[in-house]
Amino acid sequence: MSQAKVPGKGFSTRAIHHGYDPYEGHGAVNPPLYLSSTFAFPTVEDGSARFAGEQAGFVYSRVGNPTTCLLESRIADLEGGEAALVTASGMGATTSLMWTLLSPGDEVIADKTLYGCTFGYFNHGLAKFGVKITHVDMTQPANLEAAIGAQTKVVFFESPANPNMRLVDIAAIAAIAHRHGAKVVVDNTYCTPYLQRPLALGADYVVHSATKYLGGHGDLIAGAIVGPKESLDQVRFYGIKDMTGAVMSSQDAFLVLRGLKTLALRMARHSSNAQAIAECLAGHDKVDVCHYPGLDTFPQRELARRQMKLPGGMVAFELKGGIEAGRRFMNALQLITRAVSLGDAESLAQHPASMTHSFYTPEERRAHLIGEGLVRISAGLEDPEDLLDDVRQALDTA
Ligand code: 4LM
Repeated sequence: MSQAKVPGKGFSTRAIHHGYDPYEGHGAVNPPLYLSSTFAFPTVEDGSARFAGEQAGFVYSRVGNPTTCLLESRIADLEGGEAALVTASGMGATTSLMWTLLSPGDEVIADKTLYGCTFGYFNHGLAKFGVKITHVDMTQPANLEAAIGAQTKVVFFESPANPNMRLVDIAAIAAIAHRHGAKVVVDNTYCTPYLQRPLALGADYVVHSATKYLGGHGDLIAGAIVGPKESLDQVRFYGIKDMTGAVMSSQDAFLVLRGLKTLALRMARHSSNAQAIAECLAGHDKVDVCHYPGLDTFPQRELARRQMKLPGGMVAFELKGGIEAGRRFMNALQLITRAVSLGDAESLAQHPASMTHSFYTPEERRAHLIGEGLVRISAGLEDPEDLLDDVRQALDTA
């Protein structure tokens, strides 16, 4: 059997084997890394035919490379999409897709809470070019129904939202958007396809920061888009080739392919570590509120169970002492590292209001439900007892 043909197999089997058959190359068990910017044409006619899209084959690594191409087919398979496109960063994924889907006069309706740079791109980037940006609280799908109109081309959200962990009911939002002819884009960075598959719930596109769990080791910046092939061809030949140039390097693709092989194992451990941290925080008398979809006190617990395989690796909380206590807590951490980003083997802690969400003004943070005192932890892969010891001693100091 060709090992590239693994349809219908389990998630990890496909994450390890999909799209690559060692017997078709030199027998190399690990997929090769193609370090080449350009590709030779057998004849001038072949080269011209490839440029015209009449002949299959690689041309130039800004539009395709065998290593990035394998990663694309693997991510598409894991998300259950027709095609994927990998990009230089998560921001490169969102910007390349939006520059392709939107024109001046169109409207994007986005959830209230977005990662800070996505919020910045929408409100300071796209808005400058005549795209209308409207934010609604999508935890209540009726709010989308009330706001959506003929101008609305894209509905965009994260679930869970970075950093406050609000969930959006993907199927409910997709049903409303499609009734009005809008496309649904879900940023699935926090979950990965192991925990949540938005396309199966009705979304049209998924975007990722592959910098996070897909890569999984904090050693690269990368992104991905998954969706219909015809549309992603437009993103490749317009959004990326001409507009952003946000192409992923083959070296980074090689590392993300390596990361994917352990994705399921890592997500289970991130999730169980986050659950332990969230329970420790939620039961502590210095903690005002802890936002984690695996807690019984989480207001959207039922939706989390329905939509996510596991509650994931991200925890957000506020201390009763507010931001000053939060700062004391973060500065007291000894094992958990003070840094932005998420999804690394190392547990990370950061302060959204002054770091990842500092693009919002204080007034915008209030309107977009991002607490000034919120602390965010990305639970890594360390031993849970060691993480809990660190959290407890930092809480004592706070
Ligand atoms: C962070 N996040 O939160 P690149 N979508 C989501 C994200 O969290 C991020 C991006 C896109 C953080 C970075 C410092 C939900 C990033 C953007 O950083 O462009 O790969 O992804 O800590």
